Amino acid sequence: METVVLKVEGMSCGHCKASVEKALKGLNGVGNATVNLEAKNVTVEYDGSAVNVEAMQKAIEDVGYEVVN
Ligand SMILES: [Cu+2]
Repeated sequence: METVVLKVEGMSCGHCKASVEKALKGLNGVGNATVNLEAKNVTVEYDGSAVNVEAMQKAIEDVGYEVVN
């Protein structure tokens, strides 16, 4: 498993946290996703042979949030 931390704009409450985590966990190859609302980021544990950061960004954007680098 590899770990990446993505900065995400627009998350403000528990609902935002849940939708971002759900979107990421729905990707094949993602083992875990944990949003930190205060830090405005999400820590993702993933299998690099099954999923990449680009797919994670797209999943986050598809549910209405923006990934900033
Ligand atoms: Cu919210």
